[in-house]
Amino acid sequence: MRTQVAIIGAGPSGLLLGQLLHKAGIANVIVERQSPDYVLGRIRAGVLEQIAVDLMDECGVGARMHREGLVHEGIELLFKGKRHRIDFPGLTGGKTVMVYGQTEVTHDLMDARKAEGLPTVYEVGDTVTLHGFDGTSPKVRYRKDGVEHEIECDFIAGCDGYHGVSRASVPKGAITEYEKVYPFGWLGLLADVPPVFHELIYANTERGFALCSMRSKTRSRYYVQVPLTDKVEDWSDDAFYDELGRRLDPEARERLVRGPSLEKSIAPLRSFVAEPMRFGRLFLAGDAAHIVPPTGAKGLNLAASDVKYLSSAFVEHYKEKSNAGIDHYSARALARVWKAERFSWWFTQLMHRFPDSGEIGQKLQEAELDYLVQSKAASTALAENYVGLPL
Ligand code: RFL
Ligand code: PHB
Repeated sequence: MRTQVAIIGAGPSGLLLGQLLHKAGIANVIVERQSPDYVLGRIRAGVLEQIAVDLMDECGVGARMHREGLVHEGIELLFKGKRHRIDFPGLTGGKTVMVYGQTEVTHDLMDARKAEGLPTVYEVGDTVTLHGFDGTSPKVRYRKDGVEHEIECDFIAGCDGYHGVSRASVPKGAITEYEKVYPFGWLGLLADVPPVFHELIYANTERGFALCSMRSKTRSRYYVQVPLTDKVEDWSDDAFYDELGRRLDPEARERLVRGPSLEKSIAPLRSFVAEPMRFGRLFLAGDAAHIVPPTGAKGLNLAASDVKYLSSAFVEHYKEKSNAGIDHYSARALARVWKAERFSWWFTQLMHRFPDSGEIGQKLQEAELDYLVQSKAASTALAENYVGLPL
C-alpha cells in the first residue's frame, strides 16, 4: 500500500489529522491498535476550547457538537466552603468553552471517516513498526489477521498516545523527556443524573480536590482526588457520592443526585513533554508527545492545536512546495505545549491536597485562591488560559 501520510492511532489526534488532510486532498491511512468500540469506550475529556471547536467545524463534523454541546461561560472555584465564579466572556473579551465529550468528538470523526470511505485499519494490536523515517522513504509495517502489511509513505504522524510505538521508535539519544508524576490520582464516575450545577465546580478542600463536570444536562461526570494506592474496586458508588458530597458546599451537596455509575476509573496525574516533536519524517502529535494533568482540561485541546500546526505544515509541503511549516512544526507546537503544561501544573498544585505540604500548604493555597478571585489580573490569567491561549 502507498499513501502520503501514514497516521498511527485513531484517537482524537489521528482522526482530526486524517480528516483535515483529506479535506486538503492529501491521502492518508490510519492504523489503530484497538477496535472502534474500545476507542469509544474510553471516557476522558469533556471541555473543548474554541480552537478545538473551530477544528471540528473545519473537518465538517461540527453539526452535532453545535446541537448537543453546552456552551459554558464560566467555572466556579470552591474553597473555604464557598463558591466563586470566574466569568470567561467578561475577562477574555467574549470567549467561552464547549462541553462536549471526547467520546462524541471521536464518534463524529469516525462516522465522517467511514462515510468518506477513508482507509482505517483497526485491531492491529502491538504489531506496528516504523522504518526509515530518518531517510526519504519511510514505511509502516503491521500484522492483521496473521498477514504482514507494509505502507509506503512520505511522512509518518505518531498520534498514538502516551504508550504508543511512535515515540518509542526514536533513538534514545535523539529525544529529551521531561516528567513529573503527582502523588495522587483522580477517581472518576459517570452517571445519568442531572449535574449538581449548570457550570463546572473545581473544589479545593482539606479532604482533597473534587470536580463536578458533565457531559449533558442529564449526564454527570464527577471526580475526587484519591491516593495512588486506592483501587477502584474499593469504591462503591455510594462511597464515591458520600465523599464527593463531603467536598462540596451545603447547597451543592443538597442538589447532588445519585445514580448508578456507567463508568468508574482511576487516572494517575502526570506532566510530561518529549522534545523535539519531529524526527526526520516522523512527527509526534497529542499525548504521544506530551501529557498534562487533567485539572486545566488541556490534553485534548493541545492535541487539537498540534494537529492544526501539523496539517498546515503538510498542506504547505504538498500545495505550496514549501517545507517551512514542517521545519517549524516542533518549535511552534512546543511553545504552546509548554504554556499549557505550566497552566495545568499551576492549577493542579493550587487545587489538590499534597501529602507532604501539611496545614501550611492548605493555608497558602487558600490565600492564593482568595487573591485569585479578588484580583481581576489574577482571574484574567486563569480565564485566558482556561479558554485557550491563541495559536
Ligand atoms: P489517545 O486518545 O490516547 O489516542 C491514541 C490512540 O493510539 C492508539 N495506539 C496505537 N495504535 C497503533 N499502534 C500502536 N502501537 C498504538 N498505541 C496506541 C490508541 O489505542 C489510541 O486509540 O491520544 P490523542 O489522540 O493524542 O488524544 C489525547 C487525549 O485523549 C487526551 O489528551 C485527553 O483525553 C486528556 N484529558 C482531557 N483533555 C482535555 O482537553 N479536556 C479535558 O477535559 C480532559 N479531561 C483527560 C481528561 C484525560 C483523562 N484521562 C483518563 C487521562 C480527563 C481524564 C480523566
Ligand atoms: C471532564 O469533564 O472529564 C473534565 C472536565 C474538566 C477537567 C477535567 C475533566 O478539568
